[in-house]
Amino acid sequence: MKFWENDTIAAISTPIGESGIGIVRLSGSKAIGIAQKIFRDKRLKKMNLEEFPTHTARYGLIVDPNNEEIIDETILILMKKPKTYTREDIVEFNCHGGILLLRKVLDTLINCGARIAEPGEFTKRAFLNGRIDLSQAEAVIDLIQAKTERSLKSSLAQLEGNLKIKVNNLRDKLVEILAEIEAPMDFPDQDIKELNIIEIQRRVKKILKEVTMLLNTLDYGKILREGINTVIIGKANVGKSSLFNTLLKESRAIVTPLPGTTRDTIEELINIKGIAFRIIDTAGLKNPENVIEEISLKRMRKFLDKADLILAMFDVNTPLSEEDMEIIQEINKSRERNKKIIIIENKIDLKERIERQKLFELLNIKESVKISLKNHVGVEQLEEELVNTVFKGTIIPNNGVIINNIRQADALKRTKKGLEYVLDGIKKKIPYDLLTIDLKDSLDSLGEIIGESVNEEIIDNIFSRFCIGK
Ligand SMILES: Nc1nc2c(ncn2[C@@H]2O[C@H](COP(=O)(O)OP(=O)(O)OP(=O)(O)O)[C@@H](O)[C@H]2O)c(=O)[nH]1
Ligand SMILES: [Mg+2]
Repeated sequence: MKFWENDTIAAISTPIGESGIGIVRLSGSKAIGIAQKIFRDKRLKKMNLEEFPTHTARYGLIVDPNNEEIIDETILILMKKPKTYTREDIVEFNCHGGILLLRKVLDTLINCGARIAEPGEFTKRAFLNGRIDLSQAEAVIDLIQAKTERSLKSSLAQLEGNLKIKVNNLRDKLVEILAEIEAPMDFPDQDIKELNIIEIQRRVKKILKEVTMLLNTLDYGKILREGINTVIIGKANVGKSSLFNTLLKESRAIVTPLPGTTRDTIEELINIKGIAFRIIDTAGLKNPENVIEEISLKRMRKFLDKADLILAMFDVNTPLSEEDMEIIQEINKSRERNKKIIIIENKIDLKERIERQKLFELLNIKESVKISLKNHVGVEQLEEELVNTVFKGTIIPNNGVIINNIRQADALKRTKKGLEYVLDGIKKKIPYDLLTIDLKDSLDSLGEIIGESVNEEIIDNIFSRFCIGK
């Protein structure tokens, strides 16, 4: 018997606040018994929930069993194990949405023998009971937090077990190799054919290649999950706030003909072609000698520090100014630090006064994105450029299998290292039994991704990132 078997957990599974419906969820071996204590039909008669067919809903009332006082009306949903989220018996009460009411239902369940669930405990049980693996559990968190369709799709693929299948496939291949190396050692008397080490080497190399490819998908996964920190910079009045509003498709930032309109930065999560960009509109640079402007230069640097992508704007209608020169310097410094940069020339509807050749030379570029925010010209191209720039140098997996976090990457790195040791060992002609040590290490590290060989601390850490009731 597992240690949690007698423990039945309960939580409010919908967001806290006023809403039409709120759900209180129970899971565990006593879920049905506890639910029965507080559930009545509309004539306040007790019901035998055990007799209800699984996966059905019933209308009724929730009462306090101490005094039979009605707490709420409810639709009770009964799901008997094993075909449930946790693989345990689950009962859900669909109540009215007020928080006080939901707390009262929860309290009543606790008084009847349930325990308050920890964050992520329902999903943790799904994992511990073998319904999902660790990569799928992590996908549940990503699914809840997904901000764009792309990240939603990728989390769903992981929840369906995409990564698990891939990892298991790699593990099977490693196990086969291990067996072949160990067989002659375990059964020396039997007529087992000589180990073909060249063939083993070829197969390990192939697995190593697949592991490396999988490892390279981390950046793609990060982009999908976390979005891109993007900052718009440029001298005062170039049209930064106009760009911000255009990308957001909403007039959020104040736009005026007066330089220095934006004082405080504004940040928004903007969905562009399925990718989440966390875009910051900054105060424009003007006249750096001014004390306040010196502060704004410092602030700009701070934003540049944190940015993955920089949208640097220039005004074609004005010659390059001192502020533009500051900006150019900052761009060149940022480029050295491997930041992604897009140079934008705005206001192409106006007369060209900018010294373009000089601008391109100073920035060491051959192209820029030319737009008129006033006439909405070039915006579509800019959006495409944004997405292209973000994915430049990033491996986009064609089979959709990606790794999603540092934990998975770390385990894969160790897998890779182990395989490299094996190949190195083969080259140095070390004894075969020593090869198996590194092979087994690789196998264990792979197993960590799906939770086959992880310690409790890691598991607790993962599930503590969940919200309550999931
Ligand atoms: N003609 C023309 N005017 C534009 C264009 N884009 C923006 N503007 C105008 O330029 C002025 C400044 O625009 P903002 O978006 O406020 O510029 P900003 O860079 O945010 O300015 P600060 O916040 O002061 O640094 C406004 O009057 C805009 O309407 C454009 O493409 N063409
Ligand atoms: Mg502005």
